[in-house]
Amino acid sequence: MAAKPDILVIIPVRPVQMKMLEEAYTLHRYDKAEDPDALLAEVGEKIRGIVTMGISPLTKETMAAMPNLEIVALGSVGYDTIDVEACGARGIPVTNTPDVLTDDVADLAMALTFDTLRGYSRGERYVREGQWRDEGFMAPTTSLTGKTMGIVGLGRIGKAIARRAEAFEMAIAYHGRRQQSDVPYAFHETPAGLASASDVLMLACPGGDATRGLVTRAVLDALGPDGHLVNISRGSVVDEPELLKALQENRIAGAALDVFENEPDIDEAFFVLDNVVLQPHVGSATRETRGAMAQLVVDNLAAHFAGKPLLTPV
Ligand code: 8YV
Repeated sequence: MAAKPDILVIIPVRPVQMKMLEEAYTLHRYDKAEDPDALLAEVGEKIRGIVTMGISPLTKETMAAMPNLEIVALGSVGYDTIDVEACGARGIPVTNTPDVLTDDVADLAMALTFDTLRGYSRGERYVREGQWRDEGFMAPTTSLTGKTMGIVGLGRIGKAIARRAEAFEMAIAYHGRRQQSDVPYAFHETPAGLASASDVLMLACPGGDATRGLVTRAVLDALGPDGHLVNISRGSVVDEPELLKALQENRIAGAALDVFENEPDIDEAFFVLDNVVLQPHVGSATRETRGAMAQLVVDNLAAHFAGKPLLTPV
């Protein structure tokens, strides 16, 4: 019997799929190693595949320790922290998990939109902390109906958010690398232009260098004191110190964030603000979707080692 291929696990997938991986491969648990560098030095030579996610850096230098690396299978749709170019130069395919998470991420985007406009999390605190009893009704919030959602990044997830927002009678506008001829939504050439036309600025673009710091102070000021920012993309898309200032100074009305610059050790200045909704990066975090994402990791690796076409190459 041929030896099982050696796989380095940097970030594991769901337990059911980890069992499948354990049966088919020899797994080396970088994630659990006391000294990950020592592990890599010890087993790097024989590693043929990596399992990780596009939220943790995978550099050219790290991969140089794996001269026989053949494939990188990501349990995420995002790959902004992976040196895909270096992989390409070495002929190493990278796979990700598109489509299967689109609906859950778009659902969270709408939930966050509701929360920042209607103040559900604030209302929850208001009840639990006895303010309703002591101070009476909470101040009125803002309705979604008739408002404009400006979406940065009208890809698969952006379009799924747009469809949902339309069902709530919001108008849709967008900004992206290019105008799309087959969508009925207003296109804006610049993020600031989109922000000034929007009540809700929704970030649904990929992370990485192309979008780093795209939401600047000027974009936040274009969104203005009645505008809300929602981010289900990557923390890197926003100039976070400027966002904090805008929230502290009420230069925007509110923000709802699933992603941050330094996860999970996020800037604690967010904790004391009442005009921000915070979530622990849970866009795709349902059992159903995480299972489907994990299965894609298993299936892409199986396809690769069987010499078959990959299911979801980047
Ligand atoms: C995951 C994501 O939550 O797929 C992505 O790119 O950001 C999310 O689906 C993330 O990979 C952390 O598990």
